[in-house]
Amino acid sequence: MVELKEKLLKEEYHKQKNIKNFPVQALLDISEDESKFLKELGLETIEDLANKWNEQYDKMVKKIPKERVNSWIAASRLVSLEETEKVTSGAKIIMVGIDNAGKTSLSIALKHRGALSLLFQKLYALTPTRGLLRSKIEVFGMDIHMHELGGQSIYREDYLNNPQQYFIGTDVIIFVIDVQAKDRFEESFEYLKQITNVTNALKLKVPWKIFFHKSDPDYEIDEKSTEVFGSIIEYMSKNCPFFNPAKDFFRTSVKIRSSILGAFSHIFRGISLIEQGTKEASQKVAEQLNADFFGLYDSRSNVCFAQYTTGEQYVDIAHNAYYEAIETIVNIREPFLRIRRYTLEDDANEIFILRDLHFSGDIYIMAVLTQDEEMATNLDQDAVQEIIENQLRDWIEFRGYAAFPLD
Ligand SMILES: Nc1nc2c(ncn2[C@@H]2O[C@H](COP(=O)(O)OP(=O)(O)OP(=O)(O)O)[C@@H](O)[C@H]2O)c(=O)[nH]1
Ligand SMILES: [Mg+2]
Repeated sequence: MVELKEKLLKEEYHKQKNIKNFPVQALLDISEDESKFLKELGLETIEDLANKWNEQYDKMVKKIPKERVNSWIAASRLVSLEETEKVTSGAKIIMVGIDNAGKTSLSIALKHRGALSLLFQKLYALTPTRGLLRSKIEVFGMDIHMHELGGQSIYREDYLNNPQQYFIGTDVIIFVIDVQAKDRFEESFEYLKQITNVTNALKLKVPWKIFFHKSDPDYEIDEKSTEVFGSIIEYMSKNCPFFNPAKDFFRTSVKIRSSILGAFSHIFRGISLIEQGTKEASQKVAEQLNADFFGLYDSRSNVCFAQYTTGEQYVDIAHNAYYEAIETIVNIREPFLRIRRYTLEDDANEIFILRDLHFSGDIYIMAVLTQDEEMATNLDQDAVQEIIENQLRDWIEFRGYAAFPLD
């Protein structure tokens, strides 16, 4: 097993001890200019970066892409932790929106593994959530606590009057809007404003995501609705510093399962802090397998934790194929292999492969899309396991990565 140090530090530092006192430049991808800049901010050593980054975060991300900054923070925290011990930590995600928006449906649809018709049966029988509903999912060793705030007006008052009780320590807030409920847009927008006001008053620097939910394939969104959605995005970008109007909204529908899996996976990868590392490792796997898409899914939550693709169009295809294939697996604990062929709009023939993977007692699921017929037919299962182990084992086994504590 390659040591974490070797993955995160420049070579000349591998053999040395006392990582915490190394200059930040010891981290693999920090240039001289960047380390000078960090020094000006008082972040001189890896320990500084690991412990004091939040004091200077705003300044850092003004000059340097957030993804880079996040990966430095993650790396510095990982190597500092390695000296002590691995700790499991968690993240908290809040889902909020008015009643009937589809919050409970979203979390059920994400985890559902049976036929679509069975999912609809479950959703049909849903009743309004009474107040706060907690659930926990574990994604590669990270506990993700989902807090769903039942949206009926009798409950909303309490969230707004006692926001500290609900919103402190949140890593992401997802606001869900039913795009089909035109007569409730105003109420929904008003509620969003009230919540952003209270979280801003609490000085929470929490990232926001907006789900334009019930964007069913057969539902046409009219011009007026589009305008309302535009003004919501504009409001968010003006009032919430951690909302990116280009990236932080999603169109979701329980009828398009890839939309929900894609949105949640994106969010989970974003708060895991090791996104960059797993992405690079996934890229190496994809290259070795000659794949257009490689994804590693958590067998309990379905969340796609590590992902690499040569083109964005493959992501939805892979996520949908994942659900279609996983539906046919009766016992997830027994070894399985599913191979399916898809012809895309551009007539390309993609072979989809789904199989189980085992790491330290846990079951994960890998999905690959490839046009390489030979690779797919001669797939050597042990070799695949080995490639993935070599590239991803450290990331998967490291159970101490933390969620992004923006406060
Ligand atoms: N057409 C369509 N209906 C959906 C979709 N998602 C959920 N629904 C329906 O919307 C209704 C409300 O869903 P819930 O998930 O209970 O809504 P909620 O936001 O949890 O509501 P509260 O718990 O009261 O806050 C259910 O009847 C679902 O079947 C979707 O993507 N498309
Ligand atoms: Mg609910």
